[in-house]
Amino acid sequence: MRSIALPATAVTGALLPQNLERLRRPLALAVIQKGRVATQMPGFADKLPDEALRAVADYIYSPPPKLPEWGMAEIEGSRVVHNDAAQLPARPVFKADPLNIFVVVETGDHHVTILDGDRFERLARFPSRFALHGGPKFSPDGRFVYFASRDGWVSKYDIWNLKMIAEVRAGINTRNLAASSDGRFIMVGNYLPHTLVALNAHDLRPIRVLAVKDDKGRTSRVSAVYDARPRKSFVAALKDIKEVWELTYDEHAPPVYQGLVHDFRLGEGVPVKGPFPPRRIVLDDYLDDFFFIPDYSALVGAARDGVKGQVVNLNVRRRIATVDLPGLPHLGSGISWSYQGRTVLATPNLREAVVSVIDLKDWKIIRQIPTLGPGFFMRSHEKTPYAWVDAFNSKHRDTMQLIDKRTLEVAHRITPEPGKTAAHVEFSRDGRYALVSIWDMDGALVVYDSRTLKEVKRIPMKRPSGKYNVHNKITLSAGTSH
Ligand code: DHE
Repeated sequence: MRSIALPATAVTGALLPQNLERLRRPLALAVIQKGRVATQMPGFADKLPDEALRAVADYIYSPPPKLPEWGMAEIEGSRVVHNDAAQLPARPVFKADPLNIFVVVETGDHHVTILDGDRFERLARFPSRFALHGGPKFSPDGRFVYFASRDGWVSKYDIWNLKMIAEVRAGINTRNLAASSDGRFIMVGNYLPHTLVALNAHDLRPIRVLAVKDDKGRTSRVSAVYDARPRKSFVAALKDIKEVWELTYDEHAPPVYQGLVHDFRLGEGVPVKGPFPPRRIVLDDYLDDFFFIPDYSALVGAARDGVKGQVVNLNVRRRIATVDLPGLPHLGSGISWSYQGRTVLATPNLREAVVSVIDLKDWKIIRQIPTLGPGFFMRSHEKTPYAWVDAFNSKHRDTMQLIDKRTLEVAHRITPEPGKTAAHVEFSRDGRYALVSIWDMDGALVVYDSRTLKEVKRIPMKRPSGKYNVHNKITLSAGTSH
């Protein structure tokens, strides 16, 4: 038995037995000893004696007397309204192009910068919640941006007025959020508790808390939730049960899309009622992350410990193919482009020094492009021939590689600051500039001319983890994450 404090500032998932079902004890011990690749978990073998490491492993598998609760009442009780967006002018207070704004998340000191994407000058810098993670999401017109922090806070910011609108704590450990394409809803996927939380996008009022359970009552963390614009639905992959859920927000969808209220049972046979009824797709394996194919009829997902990726068709509601994906593909960072008349998906790999290129017609790997090291993020733009990828998890982490989308070969290498991690690229609206992060407290955004590959400007920043261009995001540019 043990007692637990609410992990208000936890940066990873809560280490509770419920969240460790996919990790066997010997492996957990190995993680405590050696750390875990592509996470913030370091190894402790050189810091603690063996028996202490074993005691930590035993501790995390012992159930707490009471699980922390975070339901409708707690969520509503946490809500803070800073400004009423309806009372603020519906036009930008600045002269810069509102569609060429970059939102930059600086995790070094937990701030966000709003950057003019033509002049590369700051329009605002404000404190964020602790440890923002995942891409912020935008309202359809690009006026509002929504952030999620690892400890559950969702914030809505008005870019046009440079003001925070509202904040709410939707979970204790949150994975990510999605914004509906009609601008009405936010869906939050949590690790703790095992819930999906629907919020009103206007004022972040909670609408519904969905317990994430299979028909045997087994609960699950949410791996990731994304908006599927043409389907007017949210799609969530689950971490501990082999299912994908689709939650429609289309009132006009035929009943089959409305979650089959009658075929889904919560626990002891209680039918799910209310908005966002989940339409379940049962799979053979877990999905830790996924990528939609361009028309959103299917997704390509993979389990962290799996050897095959799964292609799941959302219409026929089953796996239709598998993909040989070695290592640990980071599908959430996948991008697509047209190569020799076919659409391909390319994904970096968190464990192997390779970018995998998959033909979306027959799901075959057409190229494993060798890279300098395992990478985290990949980006391109319709107007550039290159896809930029980092070597984040390697000794070459200071170097970006530019893959030529026409030849599938690495064509250039760029080292913005020797010895400091370079990662995460985003292009300006017209694709002319590529902005690269130097991941350091004493870091920067480095702006490159995407044609000449010459540096144009360097803006000092505190570990700018990611940057997001309003236009590229709201138009679902094929070169960026959605
Ligand atoms: Fe992320 C996005 C999962 C560790 C920085 N990361 C995402 C998304 C998922 C994910 C599912 C897509 C969500 C979205 O955009 O809505 N990340 C995971 C993991 O499973 C992993 C490996 C382990 C974990 O700790 O959860 C992980 N991620 C990290 C980090 O250690 C990074 C490098 C530093 C940090 O801030 O935590 C990190 N992840 C990011 C960033 C994005 C992201 C910057 C947004 C990418 C984008 O361009 O959209």
